[in-house]
Amino acid sequence: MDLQLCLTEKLKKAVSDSSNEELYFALLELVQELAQQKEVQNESKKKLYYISAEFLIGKLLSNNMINLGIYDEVEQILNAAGKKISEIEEVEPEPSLGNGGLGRLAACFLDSIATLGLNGDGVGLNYHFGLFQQKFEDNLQMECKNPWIEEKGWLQKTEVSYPVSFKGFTLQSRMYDISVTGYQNRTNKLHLFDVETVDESIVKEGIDFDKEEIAKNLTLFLYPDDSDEEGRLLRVYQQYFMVSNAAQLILDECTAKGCTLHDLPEYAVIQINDTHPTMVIPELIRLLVQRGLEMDEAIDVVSKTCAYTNHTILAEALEKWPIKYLKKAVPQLVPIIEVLDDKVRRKYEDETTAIIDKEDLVHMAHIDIHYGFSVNGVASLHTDILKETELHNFYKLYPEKFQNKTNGITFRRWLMHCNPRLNALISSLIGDAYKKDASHLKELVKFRKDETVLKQLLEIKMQNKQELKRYLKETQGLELDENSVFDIQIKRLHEYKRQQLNALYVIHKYLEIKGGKLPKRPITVIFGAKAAPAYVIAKDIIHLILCLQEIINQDPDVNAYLKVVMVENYNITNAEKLIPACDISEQISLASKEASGTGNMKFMLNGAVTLGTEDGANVEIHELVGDDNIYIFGETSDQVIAHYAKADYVSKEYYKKDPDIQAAVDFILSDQMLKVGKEKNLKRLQKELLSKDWFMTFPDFQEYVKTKEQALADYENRLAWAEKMLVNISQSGYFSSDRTIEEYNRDIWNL
Ligand code: 26V
Repeated sequence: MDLQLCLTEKLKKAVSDSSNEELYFALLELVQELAQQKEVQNESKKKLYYISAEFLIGKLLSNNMINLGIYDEVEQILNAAGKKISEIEEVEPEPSLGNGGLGRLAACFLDSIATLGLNGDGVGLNYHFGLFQQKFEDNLQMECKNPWIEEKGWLQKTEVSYPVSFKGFTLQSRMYDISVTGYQNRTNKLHLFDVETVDESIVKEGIDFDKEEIAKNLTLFLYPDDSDEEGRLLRVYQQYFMVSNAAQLILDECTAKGCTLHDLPEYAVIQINDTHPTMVIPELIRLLVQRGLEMDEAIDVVSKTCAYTNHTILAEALEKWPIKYLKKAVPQLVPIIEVLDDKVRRKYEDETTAIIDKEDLVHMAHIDIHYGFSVNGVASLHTDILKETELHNFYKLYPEKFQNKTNGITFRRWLMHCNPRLNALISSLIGDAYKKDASHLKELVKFRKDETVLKQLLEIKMQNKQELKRYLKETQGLELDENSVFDIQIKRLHEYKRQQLNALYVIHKYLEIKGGKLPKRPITVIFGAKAAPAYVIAKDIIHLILCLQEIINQDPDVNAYLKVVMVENYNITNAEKLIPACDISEQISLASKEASGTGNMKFMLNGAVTLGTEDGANVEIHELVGDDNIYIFGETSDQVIAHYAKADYVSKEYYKKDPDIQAAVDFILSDQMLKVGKEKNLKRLQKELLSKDWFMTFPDFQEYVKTKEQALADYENRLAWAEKMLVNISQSGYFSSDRTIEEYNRDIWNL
C-alpha cells in the first residue's frame, strides 16, 4: 500500500501543507481502516472476555502504527515534509480510564492477547471524564475533569444496546468499541458500555456532581468519590451496569455461534479483573435461569466459565458491599447471592469463607473463589501470601484453584514506542526476534563487558534525560540538570507505597547539605502521583513533597546538589517520557503490600536500576538480575507480617532513639515549611507518622538511606553502572506480557 498516497487523499492536500491536527485525524482514519482489515471474521469457538472496571490504554496513534507495521514509513513521510510525529501525538487526548497498575495491566494484556492471535475482547465502561486531572495550587492537589471523548476519535459507536434494570428504573445501554491491534497480528476489541442519558453538564466546580441522578451520572467518572454512601452506591450501579451488559453480550455472542447455554464453558471464559466485575457471576446465573436453566445447573455452568484475579491483600481494598446497598440498587441479585451463600454455608462451617457475613456484608472475593474455577495472584510472593495468609482458609478448600501469574508489560509500548534509541541499539546488537519473543533479550548478556556497547547505553540514557529535561521545562517550567542522578518514584500515591519514606530521605539529604556534607554528584528526586480525592493523608504527602520542592529548589545553598520535582498530572503520556530517562527506580513499598508492581518492570526494561524492598515482582527481578544489579533493603514480608500479627511496632520509639528520623520528622513542622505549607495538613501528617505509621516507614529508614547512598556511590563508576543497566535490560524479557498471557491461556483460558 502506498501510505503517502493514502494520506494525501485523506488530507486532500500535501502533507507539508497540513496542520498537525489535520495529520492526526488523517492518520487516525488510516489506522482505523487498517485495523479493521485485521479483524477476524470466522472466530474460533471459544472466546475470552476480560472484564475490567479499568483499561488504562494511553494514547493509541503511535502504538497502533507500530503494531500495524507502518510507524517507520509514516515517520519518514512526515519527516520528509518537515513534520514531527511527536508533535502530532500531542493532538491526541489521553483517555484516563484507570487508576494505575491494575488498569494498565488490563491494557497491556489486550495488546498481548491480540499479538498472540487469541480470540479475546475487553469489556468495561466508557467513563466520559475518566480519572480526574491533577493540578497543583498552593502546593496542594486540585482535581478537575479530564474530557477525552471527541467527535472523531478511537471510539466507534455500535448497534449493540441492552436494557439494564435497577430498582425502579431501566437504562438502555450503548456499546462503543475501540480496536485493539496486535503486533503483526489480528485486531480485537475493547467494548466500552455507556448510557445515552449521561449529562456532562451536571459536573460543576472541579469534579463535583449530584451523585443520586444515576441516569445522568453513571458513566461520568471512574471510581467516583466513595467517602460517602451515595458515592459507594454509585459504584454499585456502575459495576452492575458493566457486568449486566457484559453478560448479555456474552450470551448473545455465544448463542449466535450455536451455544445451547448448557455448554457455555465451551464458548466463553470470563476473566474477572479484581472484584469490581464480580457481580457478573450472580447476573449470569440470573440470566441463565431466566432463559430456562435450573438454578443448580446455572450455578455449575457459570462456575466453569469464570476465573478471578486478585490484585491486592490490603483489607481496605477488598470489596465488601452491605447487602442493603444491593437491595437498594440491584434487588434482583439478592436472592441469588443468598442462594450462593446458603450453599457455601451448608458445605463448609468455617465462618471466614462465607459470602454474607454476620454484619450483612457481601464479600465479593468470596463469591469469585467459591464460584469460579481459578484464582490467581499477580506475582510469586503475592500468590504465596494469598495461599499462606490472606486466603489460607480458601486455599485449604480449593488448593487446585490457586495459581500464580506474574504480571507483565507490553514491550511494544514500553520499549519500542517510548525508547526508540534503546530499541534501535538492541536490534542492531541482536536482531529483531525479541520484538515477538522477548526472551531473546537474554542475548544481550554477551555484551556486558563490551565497552562500546556500555558507552552507547550511557549515551542513550543521557539523551533521554535531556529530552525529559526539555519536556518538563516546556510543560511545567521546571529546571533539571541532566548530569545529576535521576531518581524516580512514579505511581499512585498510597501510604503503603511509601512516598513518605522517599520524602524523609529528601529532608535528610537537605539537612546534610545544609550542614556542609555535599554529595559527589547532584541528585534529582522525581515524583509523580495522584492521590484519591478523599484520601486525606495521601494528599498531605503530596503537600509535603510540593513544599519540599519549593524550599529546596529555591535554596541557593542546596539546589546545585539536590532538586525535588513533582510532576503534575502523572499519566501514561508522561510515564513514557520519565521511564526512559530514569537512573534509579524507586520501588520501596512495605514488603508484602505491593501485589506485583509493573512500573518496576518498565524501568528495568529501560535500563534503570531498582532500589527496592523484597516485595511484589521486585523479588523476581532480584532473582533474575542477582545481588549485584539491584539495591535491596528493608524488612522482609515475613517480618512485616509478624509485626502486624504481634502488633509490636511503635513508631514513637524509633523517633525517640534515632536522631536522623527525629530531625527529618521535626522538619515537617519547621518554620521553613510553615512559610510555604499549611499547618493543618503538615501537622496531621506528622501526627500520623508519630502515632501510627501503619506502613512502617521508620524501621526501614536507616537501611534505605544507606542503600541509596551505596547506589549513588556505585553510579560514579560509569562503566560498572552501565553493566548493571545492561543486565537489567537483558533479564527483563520474562516480564513481557506476552509471556504472562501465554501462561493465562495455557493454564486458565485454553483458547
Ligand atoms: C485500592 C484501594 C482502594 C481503596 C483504598 C485503598 C486501596 C489500596 C489499594 C488498592 C488497589 C486495588 C487493586 C490494584 O490496583 N492492585 C494493583 O494491581 C497491579 C496489577 O496487578 C499490581 O501491579 C499492583 O501491585 C497492585 O497494587
